[in-house]
Amino acid sequence: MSIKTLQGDLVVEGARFGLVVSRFNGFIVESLQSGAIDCLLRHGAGESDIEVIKVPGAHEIPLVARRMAESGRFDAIIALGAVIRGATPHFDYVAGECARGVAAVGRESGVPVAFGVLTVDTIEQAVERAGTKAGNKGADAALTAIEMVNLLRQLG
Ligand code: INI
Repeated sequence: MSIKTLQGDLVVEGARFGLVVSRFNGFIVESLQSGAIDCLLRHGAGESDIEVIKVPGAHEIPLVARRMAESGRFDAIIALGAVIRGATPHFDYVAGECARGVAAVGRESGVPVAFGVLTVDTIEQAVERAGTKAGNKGADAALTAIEMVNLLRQLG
């Protein structure tokens, strides 16, 4: 049996990555950013291929991701942030709108936007996903971005 299967490699060459990184919950998000950059460098990107743009919070990510996608300067965008549930419904609005906005930017611009925004109930869950026992979701998002760049190159 021979089934044609396409999938993106996890080694990248000559691609530009834009990271849109929120400052809110910065002690968590800085670890996501380090994980993402480390992953990009170890999978073939150069430092000059990476640009970081900081925004105040997750709510601001979609607007800036869209501007980055439309600039034509990036092959992929990596959105990094941490939304942690509090005592009010604020979490649902910020997390929901951020996820929906990021997905819309990718769909509408054709530039892949990897979603490395934690949406968690507790600070402990955030710490677990920012480089401790549940891995580093920033690194996972960076790997997804690399795979999507290579897959889209194959699809043409
Ligand atoms: N922004 C976050 O990135 N994470 C959060 O947990 C968060 N909470 O919980 O309030 C948060 N709020 C700020 C929001 O993203 C905007 O920056 C703010 O509302 C101004 O537009």
